[in-house]
Amino acid sequence: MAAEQLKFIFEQFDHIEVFKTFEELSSGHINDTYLVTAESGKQFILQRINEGVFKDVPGLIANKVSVSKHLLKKLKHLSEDDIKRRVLTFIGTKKGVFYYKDTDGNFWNVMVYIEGSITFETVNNEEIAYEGGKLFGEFLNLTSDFDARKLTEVIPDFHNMAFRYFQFDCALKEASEQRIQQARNLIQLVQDLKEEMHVLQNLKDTGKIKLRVTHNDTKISNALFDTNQKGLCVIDTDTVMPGIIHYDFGDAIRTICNTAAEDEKNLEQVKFNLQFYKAYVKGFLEKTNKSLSILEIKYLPLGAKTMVFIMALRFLTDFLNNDVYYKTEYPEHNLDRSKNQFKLIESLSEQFNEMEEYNLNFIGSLK
Ligand code: GN1
Ligand code: MG
Repeated sequence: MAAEQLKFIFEQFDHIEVFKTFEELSSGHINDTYLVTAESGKQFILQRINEGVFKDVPGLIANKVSVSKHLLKKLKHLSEDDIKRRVLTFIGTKKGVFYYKDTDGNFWNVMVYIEGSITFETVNNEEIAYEGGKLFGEFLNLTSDFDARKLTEVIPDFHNMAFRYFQFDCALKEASEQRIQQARNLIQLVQDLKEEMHVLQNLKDTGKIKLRVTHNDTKISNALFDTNQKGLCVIDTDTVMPGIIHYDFGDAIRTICNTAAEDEKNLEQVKFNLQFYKAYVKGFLEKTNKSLSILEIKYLPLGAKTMVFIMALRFLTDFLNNDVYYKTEYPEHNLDRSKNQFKLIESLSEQFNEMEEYNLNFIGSLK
């Protein structure tokens, strides 16, 4: 994207800054994200929302802005400086809305960049896992009294297992013989795990596990830390929707406990780190356990397995569909991501009993 265009878009928002430079941040798979530095030295995040994926961008922006407003109210006991580092601040346009639609029909939004913040693509110490647990747990806590009916369901059936299997079956029918051959082993694993991967869906559908406001994209790179590696702020609230706690717990575990990046090709490096799991559970339950049912805590390990699986399935489906959803850097990128996630499931499954035992002990300690 040319600097001139970004400058023009940045100028549509209501601030007194002058665009100086920009840098593309490329860790997301869906939106285009730029870090803009103004003449004053202040920095902003300028983001183009992918309207192919998000069909109701104004609804999505309204979700994000109202969640931030809610968090602001809940944290008003903090100092102004602290609040700015704990909650995302969105900038409105000169027309008074929180998005700008350009002449090509693209939607843009601007946030204040949180100074001195860092992110992790992978985790290399227990402390980060523990801090991540506290941060995502706190997000669920602070949004627990947010009226979920006010949220637009930005991607219907986002974590619905039956729907994801349906998409997979459709992709399989249309896929090229070559891609089916390349993915043969993974396709078999999808069939083998079908029953187990519907357990949480059934508990949700029958109301045994309650619906909450959930973030739905709690990978560790969506958590900001300060330079002392203490949790600061949860970012990327694009997918905030009603859901079960297991989604957010599981997606964080998926990225925190993987000893390698989500697209690491050398599967020897992909292992499930049980110590990080325990550290995350500790932080997460410290923040959430008072509001969780025993059933919710009991099923957290299955939540982790299910969320790794759903990503394995979605990457595989996109590979079979010739890569129409996620950004990819090479033809087998989605296949490699899926292989990586299946390897993580294998390693997690070997330690599943210990994960369950840890959670059951925790329930025991509550009595
Ligand atoms: C996508 O674009 P990004 O990185 O925020 C995806 C998530 C996946 C994630 C995998 C709307 O998120 O569901 O977990 O990639 N977001 C959407 O890294 O599909
Ligand atoms: Mg996201």
